[in-house]
Amino acid sequence: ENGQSTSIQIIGVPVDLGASRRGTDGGVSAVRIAGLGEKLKKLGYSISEEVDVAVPSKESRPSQMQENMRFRSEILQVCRDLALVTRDALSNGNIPMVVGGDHSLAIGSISGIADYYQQQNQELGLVWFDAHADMNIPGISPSGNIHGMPLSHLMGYGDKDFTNILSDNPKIKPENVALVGVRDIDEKERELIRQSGVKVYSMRDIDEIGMSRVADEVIEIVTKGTVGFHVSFDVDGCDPEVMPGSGTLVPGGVTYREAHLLLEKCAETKLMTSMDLVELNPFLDKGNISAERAVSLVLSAFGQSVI
Ligand code: Z70
Ligand code: MN
Ligand code: MN
Ligand code: MN
Repeated sequence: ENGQSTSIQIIGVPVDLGASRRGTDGGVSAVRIAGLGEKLKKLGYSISEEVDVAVPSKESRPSQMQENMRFRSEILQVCRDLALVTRDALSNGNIPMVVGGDHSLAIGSISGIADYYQQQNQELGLVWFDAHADMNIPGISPSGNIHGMPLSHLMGYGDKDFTNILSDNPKIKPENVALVGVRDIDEKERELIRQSGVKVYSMRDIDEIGMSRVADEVIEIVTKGTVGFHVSFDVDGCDPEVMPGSGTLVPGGVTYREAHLLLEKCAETKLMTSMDLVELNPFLDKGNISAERAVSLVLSAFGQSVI
């Protein structure tokens, strides 16, 4: 039991340093304009004062690669700051709702949340919704983009400064993780996924057994032996026709209805501790449709139902 709160803290992290393409920093604003806070209030939650984590602009920094991690020191600082904010949110009785920003921020958000529970000797489960596995490490990453590396670092692989945020131990156990929607993996990344033993539900699995059963299995994995689970939601897990406003469009993705179903089932457990919403790029969007759909999906995760 994580004592699910009825108070949410929206945490903005306008970072695009982890991705090649500019513009995910604007995702924070797009989601606010789509009305996330007001809509969560209508659902019955109280919204505590929103906070943003400061992120330097690309223009203010030399674009240097350190150890095959582009903007390594900047993103490390953002993640360290964010981890303190998400941990404090939980300490103050708030559910952290982290809005990005590119997916590199998940190293920070989830480190803070997992550390909060590890201090009470409890483990955090993790649903990773994504077209990608985000399990590269600097030694194998083809791009050097840190948004392709967060999940591996959360499980203790890779750069020690990133694996050891707030505490010198892995934040998430592979057995407590389930990936959903995956359809784009790099060659060496695949080897690390296999080695780690983490469970991957690819698009093939969704096609074969349906999202309903996938969701049931995912929930079984992330709740067994855990205090509850975090949902890290990369909008590119959805099909590009659903979410045109994202930097890396990978065809053949999760439908709007399937994504809603997964999150509705997550909500039903009443064991979701927290959530990230990442990789929205309003500069590539049609109007603000992707952010509006993403907000609707977040509402499902927080318990909105049709009837
Ligand atoms: C590739 C890499 C990626 C988006 C994550 C892609 C990573 N595996 N792209 N999220 N949008 O560069 O590591
Ligand atoms: Mn991702
Ligand atoms: Mn992705
Ligand atoms: Mn488990």
